[in-house]
Amino acid sequence: MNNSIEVVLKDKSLAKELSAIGEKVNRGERINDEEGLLLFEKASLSFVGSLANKVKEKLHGDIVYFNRNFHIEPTNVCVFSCNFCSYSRLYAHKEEGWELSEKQMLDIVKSYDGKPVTEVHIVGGVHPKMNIVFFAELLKKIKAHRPGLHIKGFTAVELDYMFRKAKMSIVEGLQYLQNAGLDSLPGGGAEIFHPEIREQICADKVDAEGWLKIHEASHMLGMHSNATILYGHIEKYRHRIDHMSRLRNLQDKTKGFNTFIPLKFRNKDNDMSHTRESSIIEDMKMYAVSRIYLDNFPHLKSYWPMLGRQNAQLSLSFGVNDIDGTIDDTTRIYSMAGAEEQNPSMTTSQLVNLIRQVKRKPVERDTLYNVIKDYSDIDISMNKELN
Ligand code: V47
Ligand code: SF4
Repeated sequence: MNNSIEVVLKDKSLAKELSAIGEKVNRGERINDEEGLLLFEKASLSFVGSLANKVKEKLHGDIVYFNRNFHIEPTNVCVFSCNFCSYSRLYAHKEEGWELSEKQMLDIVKSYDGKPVTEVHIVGGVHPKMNIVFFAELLKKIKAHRPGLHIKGFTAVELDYMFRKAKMSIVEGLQYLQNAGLDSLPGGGAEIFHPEIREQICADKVDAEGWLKIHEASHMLGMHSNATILYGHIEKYRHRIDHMSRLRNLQDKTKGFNTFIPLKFRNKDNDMSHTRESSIIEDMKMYAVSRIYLDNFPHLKSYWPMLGRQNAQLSLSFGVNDIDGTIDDTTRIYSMAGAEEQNPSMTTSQLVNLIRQVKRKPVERDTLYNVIKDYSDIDISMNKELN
């Protein structure tokens, strides 16, 4: 067959396959792994973008959620050595790191007295001396001081280490922390589940099965959690699909995940600095395909401190319906890896404006997506609470 005819026929059959996927998604049907892969490999950005936007509009209309939160990072000392991490310092070099005492962490919580934050996100390195009893005491004291503050804390990596050290089962450990005040789990530590990649980027921490077991157990105990993917480094599209497939299967079983958060790999000052970062087109594709593929995840978040404000705005046309929160310059994980935002902090009115500029409706939520306030029709210049 003549080459140009072959190309035309190939193009036609691809167009047919893509339009069949589009129809399936528009009917509200689930796509399979091969279809997900085809979207990553062959579909144009405009195709996946408009499909993902339709899915998002069906679920949430024009609403974009944000919350008022702050982070506590207890330490950056870590027993693990993930190659992509710019943040951790080995215990042997802990003079370059930080370790906060219980009092210092409570002082951070107290510095928000009188401010309308609803969530504290606690995440950090895995310090060999900060054990489950230390963290349970911290949780109890935070709750005693501010009972209404939702505590979203500890990645499955931190939890796995804490439970093993304390010789507790996953359920015992989670119940112990839940009784002390832990409300939900953040999505970190997932990276890429597939062993072909996990062994190259974070060989020594909890594996996929361990990560998923901890999240499953938390859901069984009535907690909600998030899930992340660290993309745009050495993984292939099939590893991204494998990752999302494992999450989709667990979500079918438990319905405990709230939000999927794609995290773009940043390459400053880490052992993968030679690896190029993904383009903005690739970033938007990641959001769009995940919105289409993860049909049982209610929310898709772009994390603005890492992506930057304008790209976070752009992501709202590619399936994203949440841009996290005010954060208040309380995290170092991304700035140390070279993220756009070196001092991530936005006031509520800045977040509201950011969402309005792209003609979406800003709605403040709590961690579990209960609506706190709809800002669509509020004149923010007149509102004094919006700092
Ligand atoms: O698991 C570390 C990532 C994660 C780099 O649940 C990096 O609401 C990019 O999970 N380039 C921790 N990413 C942060 C996290 C998170 C963040 C925001 C919201 C939520 C949530 C969870 O940070 C790690 C890892 O995947 N990370 N180093 C890097 N160089
Ligand atoms: Fe430690 Fe987390 Fe950094 Fe890995 S990503 S080295 S577990 S702080």
